[in-house]
Amino acid sequence: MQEQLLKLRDEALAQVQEATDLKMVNQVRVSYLGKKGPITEVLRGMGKLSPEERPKIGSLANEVREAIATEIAKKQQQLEQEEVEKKLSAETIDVTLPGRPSRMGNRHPLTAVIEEIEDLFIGMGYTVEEGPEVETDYYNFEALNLPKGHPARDMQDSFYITDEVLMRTHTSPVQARTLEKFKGQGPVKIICPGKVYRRDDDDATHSHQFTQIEGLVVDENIRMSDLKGTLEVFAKKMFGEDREIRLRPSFFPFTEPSVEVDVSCFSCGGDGCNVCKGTGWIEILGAGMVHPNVLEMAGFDSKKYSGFAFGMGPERIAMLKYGIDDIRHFYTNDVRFLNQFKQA
Ligand code: 2U9
Repeated sequence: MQEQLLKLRDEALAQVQEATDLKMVNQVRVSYLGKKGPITEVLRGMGKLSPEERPKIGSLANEVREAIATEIAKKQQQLEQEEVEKKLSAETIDVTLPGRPSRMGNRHPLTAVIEEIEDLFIGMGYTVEEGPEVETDYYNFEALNLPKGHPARDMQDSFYITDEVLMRTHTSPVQARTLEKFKGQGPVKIICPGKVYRRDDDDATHSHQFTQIEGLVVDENIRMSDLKGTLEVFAKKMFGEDREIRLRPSFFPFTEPSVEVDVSCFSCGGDGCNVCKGTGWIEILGAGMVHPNVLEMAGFDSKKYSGFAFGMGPERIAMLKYGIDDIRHFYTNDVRFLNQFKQA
């Protein structure tokens, strides 16, 4: 019986040493120290021993149990410690590593240009007005001296929703609506930024949806010189203090006289290059003195009041300013394009 107990002890201790996880150690505990274990089995044979043998085997059995229990406890503690260390090393943070830079977003280049233009005119005392993108035929055309039958109303140029409702083709209707609100009393100094829609096939310089910023000043004694002075300040702020502007005769139904406005080329200073197509000048916007019919339809006495107006496409301004060759870059949200415009 003594040999059996010692053999069982050696077996159990060997299995405890070989155990690689707590489950295996617990398995040894249940197998050797449990009520149905082999040690209990050996002790059941104690009755056959002589009175002198019994106490010796009993004490050996207890020693064997304790030896196995001690090894199991040590092994459990060792495995638990290893588990803690494994967890700690897995979760170790190397505080000496450089931080991960958080990617900062940037303002969209078109938004940046629109806000730059807005800030410039707000600084000159203008207020920003907005209006509906789904517009009535009246405010989009008739109120702007574009009577029914005018070619600009043709279906192929505009997105009509009904015969009387369409997607606005410019932000001029916002100016007409705002003028009405002044009930014939000046001064009016507003700019109207916003999206506009035209039935155009998209290409590098045309988009069915684009933005416009129009400006309008109506008061007593507003002259062409006021318009020219205002646009000169705009051109110098947007394209550099050395820029000059020139006004070329043009036609818009809502202004008379009407002009196309060029800025001296900021790339070659006016000598002629590929940016200005060799002319030394780049067209940036249209403008003119508000047509009397438009003032009258908006409730202003055209004998007492006069005004000037201008209109520009911020996409065109941004393309000139940043050398962008395709208007569609503004709408396709390609981060390779957008990431080039990081603001300071
Ligand atoms: C009212 C009175 C007058 C707005 C004007 C232009 C000239 C003009 C185009 C330039 C390029 C639009 O973005 S673009 O395609 N606009 O040239 N717009 S004067 O005149 C108005 C508007 C409203 C009541």
